[in-house]
Amino acid sequence: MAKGTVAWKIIKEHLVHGEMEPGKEIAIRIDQTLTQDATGTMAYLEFEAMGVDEVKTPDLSVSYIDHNTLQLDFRNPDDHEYLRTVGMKYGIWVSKPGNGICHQVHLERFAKPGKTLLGSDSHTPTAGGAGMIAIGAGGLDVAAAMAGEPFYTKMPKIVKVELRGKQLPPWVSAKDIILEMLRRLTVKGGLMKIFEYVGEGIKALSVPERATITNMGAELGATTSIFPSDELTLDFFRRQGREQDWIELLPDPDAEYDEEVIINLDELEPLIAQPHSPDNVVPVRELQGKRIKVNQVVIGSCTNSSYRDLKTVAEILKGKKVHRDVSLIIAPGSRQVLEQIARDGTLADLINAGARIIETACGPCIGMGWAPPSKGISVRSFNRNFKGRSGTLDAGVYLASPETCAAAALTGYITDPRTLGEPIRVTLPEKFLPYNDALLIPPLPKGEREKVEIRRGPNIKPLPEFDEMPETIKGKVEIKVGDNITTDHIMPAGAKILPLRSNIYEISKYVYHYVDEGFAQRALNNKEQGIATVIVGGENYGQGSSREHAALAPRYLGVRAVIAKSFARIHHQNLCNFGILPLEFVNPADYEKIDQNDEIEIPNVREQLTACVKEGKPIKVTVKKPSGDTFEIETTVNITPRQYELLMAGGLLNYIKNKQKQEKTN
Ligand code: MIC
Ligand code: SF4
Repeated sequence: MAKGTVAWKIIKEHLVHGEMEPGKEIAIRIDQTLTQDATGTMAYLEFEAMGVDEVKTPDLSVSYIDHNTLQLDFRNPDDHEYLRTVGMKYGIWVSKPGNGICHQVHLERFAKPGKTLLGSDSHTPTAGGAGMIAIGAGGLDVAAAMAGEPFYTKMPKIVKVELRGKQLPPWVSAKDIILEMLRRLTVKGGLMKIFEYVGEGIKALSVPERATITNMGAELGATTSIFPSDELTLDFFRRQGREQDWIELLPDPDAEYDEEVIINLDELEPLIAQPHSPDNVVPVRELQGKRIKVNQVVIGSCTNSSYRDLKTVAEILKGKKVHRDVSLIIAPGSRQVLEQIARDGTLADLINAGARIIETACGPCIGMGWAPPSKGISVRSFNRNFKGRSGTLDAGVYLASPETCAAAALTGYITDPRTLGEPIRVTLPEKFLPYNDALLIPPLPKGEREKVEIRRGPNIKPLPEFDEMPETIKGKVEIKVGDNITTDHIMPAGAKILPLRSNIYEISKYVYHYVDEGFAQRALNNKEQGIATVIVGGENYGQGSSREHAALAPRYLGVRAVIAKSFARIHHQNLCNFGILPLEFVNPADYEKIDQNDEIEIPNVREQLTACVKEGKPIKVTVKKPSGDTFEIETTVNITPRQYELLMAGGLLNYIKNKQKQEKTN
């Protein structure tokens, strides 16, 4: 057991239920929550459905508007209005569009060492760079935390990541550390783990650099990542004018860890993730000889959009020009960063070199504009490069440090930044600008909240209602997919589909749209005939984003079970939250035996599920081939007692409502 570690101490202090043994269910008190607009509209509709009169988080809750900021018609701005007014009604901070990307702003403005944060975005662990336990979850879990419920999860293993060495080599930066982690451990290497970074090497990293690492720990599938809160953390809080929010939080000298990873900083070199997965990592050096021509370079996103990142890029570009064939796009992470670079001349250097400066928002990272050209190559300082996510299906997206991005922008090819000459080392400004609250609405005083009228545009539709787990599931396999399927495959984002996030009826038409365009319609046809739809998946099913729409929309289409080899953490919870059975093959080789169009029957599913959870019995599934051949396979569930209750009730909202009814009758 990982006693004495930073993560252990924070969890222990917030524990309200369970034993802190890896794999066992725990519940922790949540001090802060964050939502963003793409997941937030659903989260607040769910929060409203819970019937509480104000937000109950002891520290604070923030609603950010940063994802869907392109206003092509009424839908996104209507969502912004809903979020602004619902936030003002319930005592929530509202970060208006243009104020910045949730994780960057949260780090600057609200993160506090030793506290817990739950966010409806998978990159919530960014705040771990400032010594918080910050976890990404589905909107419904965040809504429940806002209503005062603890957060339930399985106790992860705590892994020590020891950074050895005093300094990073020239032209190597924090992004290369996390790319090295991804190269070694892959996109499923962090499942049910917390990575705690320690060792001499952490002293080489400022808080924004640490946050690059904890941010992209999400790509490892980790529950979260964390750095101790030390004098460098204090230094960041001082520069932010928030030293009162700092506390020291270090691991005990005899802290025990469940596992260990060692990274020697001296041995690192600039790395790059090739299309289409963040773990497809190679040294930039290896690609240099291949003369890969670059069409677009984008710098920004919650991973690398801090002052340090943009200043570094500006220093590299200063007095030079972006290559003729490249479009360089820069999205500063927050208003504070934008104003700071505007005032000290950094912005002028970027503009002079030919950068296109865009809004401080997620933008191109989620395909909300700035798509690359057909078959284009885009080098980005982002964290995800899944196929099609950029908005161009046949584009190839590479992920790299701001330094490597700048090198590509100058030369027009994927280029090792070490070939650029003298390395750049920037220092943080002595004092960051006092936070500009022009786009941040603090919680309204109680008396004023009543006067707020919540605005709901016509695209904001109420949540569909779902029934409980039936006695028998009779269904049909409508899609079979491979390993590491992302929630971007299941429920794509992008400028066309994102505005439908508040309308489950409409967005569900796009489930698996770019994998199998006919899937949604076939599922709806099944639903009309009273047949459930079943999905078959491989390992790490549902990795990537926290979007609960990847469970909610399939559930609306009539999906009642996913049978996979294994699941990613957040999606697994989202499936339980919406009453979809996450079944795992007892014998993974059975995956080969099931195909699209097979008929599936899970008889006595309530009874079987109970016996599986209580006695470890397998759940028997009958498979009938179109030829008429019929056989049985064994499956199981890897769920906690609470997830069992959610599944039986048909989802978390039903579960909460049932609980409320029971409390009333008692
Ligand atoms: C992402 O990076 O994929 C997103 C968009 O931020 C998602 C949330 C969403 O789909 O709204 C995430 O990371 O959770
Ligand atoms: Fe926004 Fe991209 Fe970060 Fe997701 S990964 S929060 S879309 S910047």
